Amino acid sequence: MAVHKAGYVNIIGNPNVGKSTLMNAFVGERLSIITSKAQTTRHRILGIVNGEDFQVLFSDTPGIIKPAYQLQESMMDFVKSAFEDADILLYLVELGEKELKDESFFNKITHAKIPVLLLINKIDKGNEELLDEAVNLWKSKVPNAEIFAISALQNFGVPEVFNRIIELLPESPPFYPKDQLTDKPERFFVNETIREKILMHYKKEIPYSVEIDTEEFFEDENIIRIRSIIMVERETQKGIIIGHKGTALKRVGVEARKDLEKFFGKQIHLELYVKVNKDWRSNEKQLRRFGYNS
Ligand code: GDP
Ligand code: K
Ligand code: MG
Repeated sequence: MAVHKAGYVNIIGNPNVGKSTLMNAFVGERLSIITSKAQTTRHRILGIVNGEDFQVLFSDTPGIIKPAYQLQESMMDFVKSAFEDADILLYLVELGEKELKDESFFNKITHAKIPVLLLINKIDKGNEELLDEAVNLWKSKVPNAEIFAISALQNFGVPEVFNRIIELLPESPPFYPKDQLTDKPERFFVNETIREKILMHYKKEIPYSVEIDTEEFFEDENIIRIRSIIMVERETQKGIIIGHKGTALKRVGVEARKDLEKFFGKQIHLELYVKVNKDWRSNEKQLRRFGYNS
């Protein structure tokens, strides 16, 4: 009988380097939301790729930042946990980037006892010279890493990284059922899809002050009925989310519904409400309720 391989392959790096894009490219599904804004990813999200004799557990993490409030501290706890259970680390940098935003995390990478693949992403944006420069820089900074040049967006170099991961993966039985794609419940993807639309359409502090709570997810034969609350920190933010005659909120609802219909492959009925939940980002109890305990 052929040996079975399985393990955790954890993706870490600065904000906006393309971690979520890369995980989705590996998994072939839009599990992690992607926008051009930092702190789009708040949780650790598992994306599972199953084969006959392997199971790769990719985990996408929030970008590394210096936390300014409790929510961000919880986000960095997710990153810490990703170091703890990794069998292989994928350290993602983008072309032109020079350093990781946190030295202690960087030390963990250079002293890792497990294989580290350093992936230079977004090479579609540069040229040969920039790439050579980047390869030389990272070779000297992270001598324990194998270096790959990729474009997660164009899926360039991604299959080669995947093949190397399979080679390096430890022998192990699978951790999850072979038909499972992620560890997150359906409601999580509803929340994230709505949050992605808010990140896309609102400015400044608004997206960072928002959390989504899906109160109802009822699946019928032909339709899924969903009711979600958009939580904000202040009354003024509530007004901004709703917008003039409700048009802003309506746009969020329409776009989220379309994405969710694709994701679940079913007709969706989506109801959105806005509620003020004062200072939820700094409230330990509220954060636990929203799943920010790693
Ligand atoms: P994360 O914050 O590290 O998870 O990064 P995201 O996956 O959210 O991507 C941040 C931005 O970079 C988005 O606008 C992506 O479309 C873009 N991006 C990701 N990968 C690539 C790439 O290979 N090439 C280019 N040009 N853009 C990319
Ligand atoms: K991002
Ligand atoms: Mg992300």
